Amino acid sequence: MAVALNPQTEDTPLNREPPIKTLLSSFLTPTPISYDRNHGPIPHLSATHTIHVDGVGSDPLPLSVQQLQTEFPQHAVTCALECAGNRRHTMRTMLKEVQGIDWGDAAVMNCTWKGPRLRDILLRAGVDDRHAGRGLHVAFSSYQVPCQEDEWFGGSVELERCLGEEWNVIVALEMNGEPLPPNHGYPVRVVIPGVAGARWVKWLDRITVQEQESVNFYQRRDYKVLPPDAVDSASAEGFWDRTPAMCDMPINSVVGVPEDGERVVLSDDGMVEVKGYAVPQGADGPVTRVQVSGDGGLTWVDAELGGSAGERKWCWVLWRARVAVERGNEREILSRAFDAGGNGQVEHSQWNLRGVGYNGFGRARGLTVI
Ligand SMILES: Nc1nc2c(c(=O)[nH]1)N[C@H]1C(S)=C(S)[C@@H](COP(=O)(O)O)O[C@H]1N2
Ligand SMILES: [Mo]
Repeated sequence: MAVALNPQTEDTPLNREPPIKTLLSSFLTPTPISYDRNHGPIPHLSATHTIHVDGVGSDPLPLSVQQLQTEFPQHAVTCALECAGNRRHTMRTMLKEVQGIDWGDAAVMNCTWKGPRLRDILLRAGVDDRHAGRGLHVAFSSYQVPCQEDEWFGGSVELERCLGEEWNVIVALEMNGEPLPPNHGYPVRVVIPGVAGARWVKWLDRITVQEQESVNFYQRRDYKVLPPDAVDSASAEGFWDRTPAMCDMPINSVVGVPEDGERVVLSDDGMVEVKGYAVPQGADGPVTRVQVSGDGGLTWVDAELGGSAGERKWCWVLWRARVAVERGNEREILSRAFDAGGNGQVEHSQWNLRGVGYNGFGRARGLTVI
């Protein structure tokens, strides 16, 4: 598939998303079209790699990839992985300019991951449910390559999320039934369903139970929904420490068929075929309903959801609908999703300097309808 490959250096890491229509063509995203997001070059590690578990309540525990594979039950989870900056293009063009990669709607994938549960690894290291409720965090670190804004890459989530089996957090060795490819973290990465991609640390070196969040730049000084008063890097300074790090991704949906700027021919009964995806908010999946509007949000029709949503708490849904649109230029088609937790999309989400977490209505803009 034709996607631009950036030369990979520390200054120009590999960052790319597939064409939206390609992405929408399969429920399980094939590895070759899955988006890439990197803050540094891609390291090429060997199968003899070892991770280290340490920190509060934990005996220092080295675990080779071989051990991760053979000494723990292997657990598969199918879930959406989404960059916090997905849809930044819509925020910056409809609300106000932001800082960050100009992602369209395709910095997301829906894949099957497999490996030991993080819970089982923590238990082996001596960390158990007695450590819950103390405000502890689990930090994930990769020291393999320097990143653009820090010497290494890391992120963290609360310990409770890692201990509870129902959260399905795994230390993944496989993606879509194959060993992880180098660009997606070979040989081992963290998978945290429902949580922003930034915490899914690739090329994992270390798991640390600690009193505070990861001290890494990407946990503390990036991936936060800054308040609107932070309008540039200077004014953001005072807000980083006071703004929570992103964790759960918000409910979202996008329209991918038709695409922005497309010429659309109406059917005999004046309708347009519409397709897109929707993701639930954090752990509030599955998506239960998607609606589409061809008249700027005055009226909405229910979309048909693909698959059996009930079994797919952590997945996206692919949906399709037929909607009436009037002939003319600059037409728009909107979408909005709802999930089992009662969350629903509204027209726009809050503007923020880094353009993260945009989840306003899905939108195909600038359509010529004939
Ligand atoms: N070590 C490391 N892990 C990382 C990153 C990184 O730059 N380095 N990028 C993060 C971000 S911001 C996202 S959105 C996801 C992207 O995962 P992918 O490249 O497999 O799509 O990886 C996360 N894990
Ligand atoms: Mo990201």
